[in-house]
Amino acid sequence: MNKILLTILFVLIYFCDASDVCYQKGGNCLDDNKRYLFYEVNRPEGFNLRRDVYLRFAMLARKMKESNDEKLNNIQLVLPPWSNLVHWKYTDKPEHIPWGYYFDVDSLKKFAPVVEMYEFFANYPNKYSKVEIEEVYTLQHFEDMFETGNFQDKMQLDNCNKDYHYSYFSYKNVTSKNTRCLSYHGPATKLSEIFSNSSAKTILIDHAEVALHDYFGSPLYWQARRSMRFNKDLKSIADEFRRKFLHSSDDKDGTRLPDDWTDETAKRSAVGGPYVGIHLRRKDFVRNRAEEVPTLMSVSEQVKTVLLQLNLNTVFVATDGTNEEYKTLVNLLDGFEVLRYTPDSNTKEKYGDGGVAIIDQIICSYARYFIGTYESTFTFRIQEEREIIGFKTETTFNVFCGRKDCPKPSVWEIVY
Ligand SMILES: Nc1nc2c(ncn2[C@@H]2O[C@H](COP(=O)(O)OP(=O)(O)O)[C@@H](O)[C@H]2O)c(=O)[nH]1
Ligand SMILES: [Mg+2]
Repeated sequence: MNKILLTILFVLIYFCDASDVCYQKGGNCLDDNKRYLFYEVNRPEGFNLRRDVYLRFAMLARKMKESNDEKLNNIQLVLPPWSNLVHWKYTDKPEHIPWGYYFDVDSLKKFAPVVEMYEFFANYPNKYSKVEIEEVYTLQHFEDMFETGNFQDKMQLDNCNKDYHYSYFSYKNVTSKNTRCLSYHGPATKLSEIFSNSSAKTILIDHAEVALHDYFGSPLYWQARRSMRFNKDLKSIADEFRRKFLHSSDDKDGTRLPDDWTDETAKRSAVGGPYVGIHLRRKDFVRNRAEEVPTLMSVSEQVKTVLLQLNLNTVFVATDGTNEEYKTLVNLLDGFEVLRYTPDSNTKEKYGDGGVAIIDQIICSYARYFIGTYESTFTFRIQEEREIIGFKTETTFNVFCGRKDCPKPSVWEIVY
């Protein structure tokens, strides 16, 4: 025991010494060859839009890595922790949730050079010191773009349209003395120009959602999307629920994917478990999109129609609605089996609201038929997952009719 303590002490002293030396040199103590790209998203944005912003930056990071420019091909994309998401409660959870809780980071790394924030901190000499990001660019839209009708890709350092706040990833010790606003129109890949023209080792792009996709819907886009495999533990929790309550398993349902996403190939043969999966977005959607959001009565009618058509008896409900709304729906669907996923205390404690949301998404992704909520990014991510699993599009691109009419969802088919 004493021996272990002594070893720990020795290691601590050794590392403290090393970092002191590093500071005395007065330099940035990061590995000399690496540069880091950080990004932050508009604070109120939810989990599923953030996932899409990640894809844009993963493509930027990949493009830079493949570049011949040696200023670009050693750039690491730092995964912003899931901090302070407005929809999530953080009571039992760390405030800065790493990506590994939700995604399989090894899979992400097969597409783009990414590192977790804690891996970046570990490279810093003393993790309790301040991290000063050398250059911060806050993206903003060109104010006059619609007036001038000029939609060409462009960027330009500008006055800030708004007052922006400078606390990054809700870490008190991550700051910058060098923040500028950049009016921006174009794809995220255009941001490589910033790295070419700068020699900073750490650059943060704030309001990253302003930068767009350039390869949206292309094979490269879908590679990035396929690399976003979920944390394996969350997938197996969802699988257990499917097995126990929905008579559903990958081998039976024709939904098994290769262990490695790079081995996936095109197919449309997935059958899915014997249930209809629905995503019923409520909360702010009920207030802000009253015409597009159906009444629960209408939901139950639409679900019944599909169940009867498919000769199924079971519906799995993913929703952010209240218990009361759920109970109402269960009553309206009297005679059918209605289920939802409720986490046990371990799962809830370990993975929080984000984990539960992902488990809901997985279960909907493996249903024989899916109905989502119009223009919810939560629904979009389920639709993409089903494209990857290999369902026929007509089982996937369905959304509930609203109070007024039945909107047609955009169909984004997978390409390889
Ligand atoms: N568990 C669970 N959470 C949901 C569901 N629908 C919405 N949420 C929560 O509400 C948030 C919705 O925000 P977001 O991901 O931005 O999707 P969007 O607002 O529907 O486009 C999610 O991140 C979840 O935390 C659901 O069906 N199940
Ligand atoms: Mg949202």
